[in-house]
Amino acid sequence: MSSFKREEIICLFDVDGTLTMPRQKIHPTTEKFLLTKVKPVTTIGLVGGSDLGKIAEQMGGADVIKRYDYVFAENGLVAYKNGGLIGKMSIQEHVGEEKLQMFINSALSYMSKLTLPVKRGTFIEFRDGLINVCPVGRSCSQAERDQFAAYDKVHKIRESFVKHLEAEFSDFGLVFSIGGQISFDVFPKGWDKTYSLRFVGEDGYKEIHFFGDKTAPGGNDHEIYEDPRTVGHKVSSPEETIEQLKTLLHL
Ligand code: M1P
Repeated sequence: MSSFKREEIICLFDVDGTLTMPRQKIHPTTEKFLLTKVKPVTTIGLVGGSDLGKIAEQMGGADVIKRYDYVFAENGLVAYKNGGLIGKMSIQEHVGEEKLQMFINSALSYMSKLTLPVKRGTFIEFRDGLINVCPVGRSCSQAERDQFAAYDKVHKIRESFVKHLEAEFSDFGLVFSIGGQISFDVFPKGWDKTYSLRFVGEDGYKEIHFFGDKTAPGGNDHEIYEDPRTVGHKVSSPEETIEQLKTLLHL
């Protein structure tokens, strides 16, 4: 039996690899556990690298912003609390069109020289707070996604691409972060998942727990996992997230 108070403790969760398999829908068992066991005893929030559309698709529909106390899409650059929008950042305004085009042109040019098992469409996805760069193309099928992920593990396509961009745009103040299977996110320094903590910080929780799988340097959970304001929990699957929650919350 848990003795935690919702207003004192908050659990924040990465989505892909932590609550769901990458870009898949949440399993009903995981969802039920979160909403019926965890939510009654702690405040709960999602902190995803994806945009709200993708998070909603994976987490059971558009009312995800009402079922979870906080939903931080795009690292918290688009933020919801109790179903209402509380913040939105624009990479377009922050970086400026000229620099953005220099970056996009260079990324497209690099990708045009890559030969991969397959190439599909949507190599750059421009979001509110970040740019998502995807060498295989976001319109690939699930089988092509898995194929790229396996190919990338061996050939380090994304790692080499990120190194190249880091060197070329070293004075642009950008960060490159690998959060999923087939792409990486690009955003201004400080616009990583710790961005979401400014909203949570205002609400005076005594403990902020964060659960994520990409916690190593270069992964998009790294900064928030290491942040002194959070207690970081590294997991490798939704099943492990549930096990760690049971231990933490005495469920
Ligand atoms: O949530 C993690 C990542 O999920 C997707 O990654 P991919 O399509 O590469 O598996 C993207 O939405 C990415 O922006 C996000 O960080």
